[in-house]
Amino acid sequence: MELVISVLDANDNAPQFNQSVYKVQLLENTERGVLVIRLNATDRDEGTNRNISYSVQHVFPQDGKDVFWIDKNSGEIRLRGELDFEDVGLYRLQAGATDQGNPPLSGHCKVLVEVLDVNDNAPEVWVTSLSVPVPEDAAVGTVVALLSVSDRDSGANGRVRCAVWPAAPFGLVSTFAGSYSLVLREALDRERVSEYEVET
Ligand SMILES: [Ca+2]
Ligand SMILES: [Ca+2]
Ligand SMILES: [Ca+2]
Ligand SMILES: [Ca+2]
Repeated sequence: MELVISVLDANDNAPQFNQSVYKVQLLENTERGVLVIRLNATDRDEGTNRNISYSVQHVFPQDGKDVFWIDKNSGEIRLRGELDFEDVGLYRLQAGATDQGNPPLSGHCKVLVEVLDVNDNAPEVWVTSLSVPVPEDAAVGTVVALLSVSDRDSGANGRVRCAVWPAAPFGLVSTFAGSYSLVLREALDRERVSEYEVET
């Protein structure tokens, strides 16, 4: 006689991610729909006890929850919203994989999405103080205007060089980071030129 004894699977294994932390870098101008990363978890049980569905449980900062979208079957995380390095430079996602056992078991992982700066902001210049009109006998070196310059980008993308046209009779002097003085470089002669347009 032959006895066949089969062992029924119990859901005693939780899904396990192949990495506990996934790290991704994305340029801030990455288009919507782009694949950010594909998560992968496995489960040593059988049947429904190993059927996994993926989810993103938390996103920090919280308003980033609409920025990412996960396909619960494939584990693919795609970009659903827009990135802006000047707003958020790093997203931390907590993702889970849950099997269909009774009761279900879950595994967890972290996804770190680093946003990289792109030169997407033009420098801005504004006048913080202006002393016009300028008397014809004003001394060389007189400060005519104070200018502030800034650029919201980082590193080389945010570095601004400032110049003035025409180069005479006014010149720019850098006073401290992001600030310039527009100064008189030559004596004025109203009878020769009565009005100047200065561009920076
Ligand atoms: Ca399982
Ligand atoms: Ca930006
Ligand atoms: Ca930028
Ligand atoms: Ca810039």
